[in-house]
Amino acid sequence: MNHPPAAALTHDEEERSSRLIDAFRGAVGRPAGFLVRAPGRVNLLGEHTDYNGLPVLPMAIDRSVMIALAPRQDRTIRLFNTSPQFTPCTYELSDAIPPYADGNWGNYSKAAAQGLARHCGARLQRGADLLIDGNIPAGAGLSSSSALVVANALAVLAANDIDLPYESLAELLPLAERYVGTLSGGMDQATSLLARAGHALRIDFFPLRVRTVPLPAGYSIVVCHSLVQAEKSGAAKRAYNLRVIECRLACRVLDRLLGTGVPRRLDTFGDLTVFFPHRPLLDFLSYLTAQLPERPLSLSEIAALIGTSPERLYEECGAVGDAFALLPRTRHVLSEAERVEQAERALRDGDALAFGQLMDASHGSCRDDYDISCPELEELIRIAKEAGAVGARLTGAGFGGCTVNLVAEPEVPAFLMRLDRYFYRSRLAHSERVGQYRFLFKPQAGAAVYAL
Ligand code: NG1
Repeated sequence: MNHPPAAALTHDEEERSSRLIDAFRGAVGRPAGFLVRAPGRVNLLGEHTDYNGLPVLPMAIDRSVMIALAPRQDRTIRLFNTSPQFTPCTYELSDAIPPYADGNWGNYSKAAAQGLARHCGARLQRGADLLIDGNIPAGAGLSSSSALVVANALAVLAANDIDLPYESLAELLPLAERYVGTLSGGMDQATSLLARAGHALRIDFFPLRVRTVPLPAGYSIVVCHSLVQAEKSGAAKRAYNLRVIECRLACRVLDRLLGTGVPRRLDTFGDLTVFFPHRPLLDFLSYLTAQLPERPLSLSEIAALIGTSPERLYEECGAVGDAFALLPRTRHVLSEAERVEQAERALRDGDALAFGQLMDASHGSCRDDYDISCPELEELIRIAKEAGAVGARLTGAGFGGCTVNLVAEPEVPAFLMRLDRYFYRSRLAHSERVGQYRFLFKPQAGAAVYAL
């Protein structure tokens, strides 16, 4: 076994899982053989750095996807969900599974199954009946989609009695999740699989490396939902993918500017840390600043800078947009990676105030240079700062979703009261529980499989 022993379920999870196991028998007509739990995550710092090969600082939250399952003798996967909004679906395991329509929840299961079928080959023989229960809000930047992919992958592996190291899964599943059309990085799957209770993680990519980072004593992490859903099946997916392409294009321009100074083509900004391990990343911004305007560029302008044709570039990056803000995007990514380095040091030194300042700076950069904030997130951040948050920033992909706040423990009750009064009260119906939308949590352990 290359993964930690399954962490004990909390009291709430015990109750949730026994309801799920009972419901499985009702829905499927036979007992479940396994239970899987895969948590969502909140990212403390390092936004939109993962697909650039640069580090992140996330931790697992106490909301998760749970699956009760029983193996089948054929290669059919049957999906049921405790929420009636997600209608049941059925498909066959194979290494080329045709997708459902864009936005169908079953595609996240298919993404995991196809990825595993390609990786495991003939060893993957058995399908399964799965009853899925999730309590991570969707489109909230808390990684509900990757938790669903991770949980489905562990369910299919359990049904087939295959034990893959979690580290391998954490490298395989981000590529598998591209099945749904998002060009995402690997932070979410790695956190869901490899998180440690009571800690944040520093994760580096290509190759994946993970180490635990302590959290400052005497402070709480509070997550607040802006009530704007950034569903990754619509406009948020296009906006996310555009950022990925802008970064790739900026690397192409930088590669050209560095000329023979790089040993091989610069594919991601992270390659800079491999080629020039002793140079601060922000040094490289000056190359682009000297050559590029602040304004977005057209594909033809970028092609001219790289020395290729617009048609060729269009083929390479797809029809994701017609204006590419290379300089501001680079400034965010390179400065954010530096902030992760400083933040890890601040956390190891127990310096919560320094860490909070880095969170604030990260938010400014996400808003101004990466353009992923929205009015509701800005209002939440303003209220949080007025209410005494030491640091406050948007978390996850952005375009809505949640903020993450560092708050001194004695100030948490007053902080929550102010948020309720100035943000949530006018927006939520009386019947809605505000605790669903803003919550504190203890960092959780990563995913686990339990034989029943
Ligand atoms: P969320 O917020 O969970 O959609 C997305 C990406 C991450 C990362 C962050 C931004 C997916 C599945 N995940 O997370 O890989 O790039 O945005 O830091 O798209």
